[in-house]
Amino acid sequence: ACEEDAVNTESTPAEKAEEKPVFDKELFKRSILYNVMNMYRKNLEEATPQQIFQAASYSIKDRVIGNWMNTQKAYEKEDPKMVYYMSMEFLMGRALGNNMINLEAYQGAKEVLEELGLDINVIEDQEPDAALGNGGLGRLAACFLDSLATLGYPAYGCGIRYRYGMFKQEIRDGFQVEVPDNWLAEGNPFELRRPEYAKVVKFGGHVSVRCDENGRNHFVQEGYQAVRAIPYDLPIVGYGNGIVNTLRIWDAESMGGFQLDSFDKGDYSKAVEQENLARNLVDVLYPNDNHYAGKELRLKQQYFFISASVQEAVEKYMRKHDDIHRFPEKVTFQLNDTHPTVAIPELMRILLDEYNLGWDEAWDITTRTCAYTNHTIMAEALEKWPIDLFSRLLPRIYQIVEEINRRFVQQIEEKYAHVYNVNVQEKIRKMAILYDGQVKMAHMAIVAGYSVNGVARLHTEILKSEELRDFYEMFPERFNNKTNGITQRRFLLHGNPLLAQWVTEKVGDSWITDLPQISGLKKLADDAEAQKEFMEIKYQNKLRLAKYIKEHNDIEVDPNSIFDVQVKRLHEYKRQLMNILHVMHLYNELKAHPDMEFFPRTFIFGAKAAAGYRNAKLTIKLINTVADVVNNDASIKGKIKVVFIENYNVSNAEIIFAAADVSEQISTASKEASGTGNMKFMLNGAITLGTLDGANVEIVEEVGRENAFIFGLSSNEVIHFENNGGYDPMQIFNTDADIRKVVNQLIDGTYSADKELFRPLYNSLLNTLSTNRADTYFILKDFKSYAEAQKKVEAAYRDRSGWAKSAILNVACSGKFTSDRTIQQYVDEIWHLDKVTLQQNG
Ligand code: B1H
Repeated sequence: ACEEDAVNTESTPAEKAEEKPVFDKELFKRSILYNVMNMYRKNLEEATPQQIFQAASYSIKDRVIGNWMNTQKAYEKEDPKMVYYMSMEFLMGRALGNNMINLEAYQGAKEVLEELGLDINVIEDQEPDAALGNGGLGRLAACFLDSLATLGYPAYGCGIRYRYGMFKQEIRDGFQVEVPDNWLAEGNPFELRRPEYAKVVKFGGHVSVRCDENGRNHFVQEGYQAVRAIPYDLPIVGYGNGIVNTLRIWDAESMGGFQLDSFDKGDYSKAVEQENLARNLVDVLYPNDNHYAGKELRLKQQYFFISASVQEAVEKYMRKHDDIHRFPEKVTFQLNDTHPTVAIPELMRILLDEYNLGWDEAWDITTRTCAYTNHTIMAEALEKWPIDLFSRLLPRIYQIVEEINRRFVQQIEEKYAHVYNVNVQEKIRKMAILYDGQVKMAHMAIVAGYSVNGVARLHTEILKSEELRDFYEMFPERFNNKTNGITQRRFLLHGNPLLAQWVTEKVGDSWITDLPQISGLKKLADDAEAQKEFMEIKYQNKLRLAKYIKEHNDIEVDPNSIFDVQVKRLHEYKRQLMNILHVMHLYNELKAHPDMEFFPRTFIFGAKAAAGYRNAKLTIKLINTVADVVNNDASIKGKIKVVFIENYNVSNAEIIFAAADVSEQISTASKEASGTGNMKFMLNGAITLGTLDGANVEIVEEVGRENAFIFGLSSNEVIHFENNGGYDPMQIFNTDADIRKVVNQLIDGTYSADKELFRPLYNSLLNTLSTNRADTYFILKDFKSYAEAQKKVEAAYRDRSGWAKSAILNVACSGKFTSDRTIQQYVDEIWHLDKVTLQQNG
């Protein structure tokens, strides 16, 4: 179990209140009333909830803006080193509640709204999620911004202002239907348009070489199409410290008044193309998680926001400094996966073509600036752009990539040419940036990055020993691990106010910015009174979720049943299919033995599937189909309920985590790089039922194996089967009657009159396709041990006190998994930033 109890040396809440500006409730109230009147010519009684949400948001923004100015002035004055967190995704969720929390104004605001006869939850529910991300990778970026601001580190998030974020999911007849997410329809009260920082981004055309009077070659892109990038700034409020950082997301506009360059004067059709380019560029987020969509528009989006962000970073630096060579002392770029990797050749381009540096100087600056985070080993997520597409769209950038590649290949040759037993051509084939007609973005990120990190210890080890083994051999000092984390401000303080209050009563409130302090709960794990209180809070949170489910799904669930929850993107490797097959198995058992011992269970799912991912979408249909049958079978007396929560997103996630008893983290070992949902469940006192994959390994290490339910193949076993063969699911199917029964039920009409409907799922388990082994993700192999672990869950839950103890220990041992710790490690070991502190004025 986790470390010794931490000693709480923080000042008491009362002492703190004296040092800090207090939230002025009267001012807030007047401000809301004024805003409603000024914005809508209404008084409060006439205003709609949406209008009140808008008015309240502008009132909160008023409080943010002074801190924002102060922070940026302090940065201006102190000139600290900054991290630019470059990411295609920022899954921010709602801003109002989060900003009130971090301003320490939530309780006051809640009271003011109550005095006005309003429910703060209803007002918060008016806000659409800023869903500019798919899943874990995008939400991690959002948690990192929260921690950076809270720890007082100078940081920019750089991303895209998609007009449509992650689609809204509707379930019709059990199938997922994707509905556009028009999140900006009512306007975004917190954003600031910054046209004065607009940039021009150029696509296509060709590169001419001009020789100047000194005999130096200049590379000029001509015949291009240009787009104007307009930044919108969103405030990122630090918790209780007056710091406000900036998330800068770029919108695309047509050049309008700008001139086409001379080559194209009068080329009308080019001008029209240019207009169209800007029109579609930032329309929509690609809704793929862990999957590479090799679409031209996606590469355009990448270069668009990267070029604008890198231009701005260089210009901002040069406004204060005159020596570009010292750029890496003030700036670092963290590349969130390979999606922003064009930052490398783009920075090279600016240094070579605009600052006229030589290659070696430019390369030195670039490689001291860029660092890369790898988030997955899934082969289908690796970005490889066809060279013809890449070079046509980014002709000058491509030239630079060619030169990076040429020099790197040379380096491989120099290193290995005379090494016994090494085939140099083989090394080049595996490691080159350009090979087989493709640009391999991960290779470029590693070659040009001063740091390469994985996102959990196991993941980093697999990178070093398997996926990136050749690169690790060549650049071992670049590789490091940064186990992911989550922000406790959103996922406990805001999402679970009852538990947050309880924790504060028990150990003080220092956990809010120092999560390891939560280990003070350990001493209560055995305390009967504390156990009772904890279980009562869990019960209240289950009631809250039950109400949400009743309202949204019209299903009654029993808050006394075990809430067994799997919420995350739908992907075959995450094995929602194994979960629902196990539900089908339990249902078979109950039907066969109606009087067997059985503790009532509610199986809760929430997941979006990529729009083009057939088996993922079919799994959603299967879950809903099983739900229909099981939930309506009176003979099992409501002992099993299955609920698929529509449109799983950041806001309903907060409600779901708070109510979970069991956290399903059942990916095939080695496939989930880290997972972060696992941490959110743990923080909310759910017990992990999982494989030893990703960060589950570290969760179990913290809380103790006796406080989790671990099953299944180890990552070494999975990797061994993958490399050497020897797994045949048909053998399991033939010998295990329980498994054979559920697998056959996919196609025998038990659940669907259309027996062919689920055939692709059946085939994925049993039929060897030409390219893949059957049951790629070892569902049948792990099924038995999963079912046994589920039995242990049930037995453990019957012991109410034992369960409460384990659950409390999970909360108490979650300290490691704060993103504050992760960010501090990035700062200490990669970025080397200094904290900035502010004089706070109210
Ligand atoms: C993760 C992705 C991802 N890893 C490609 N990779 C994408 C890859 O649009 N694309 O092309 C989008 C997303 N996402 C997740 O990152 C991992 O699966 C999780 O295990 C991890 O916790 C999370 C954050 O590190």
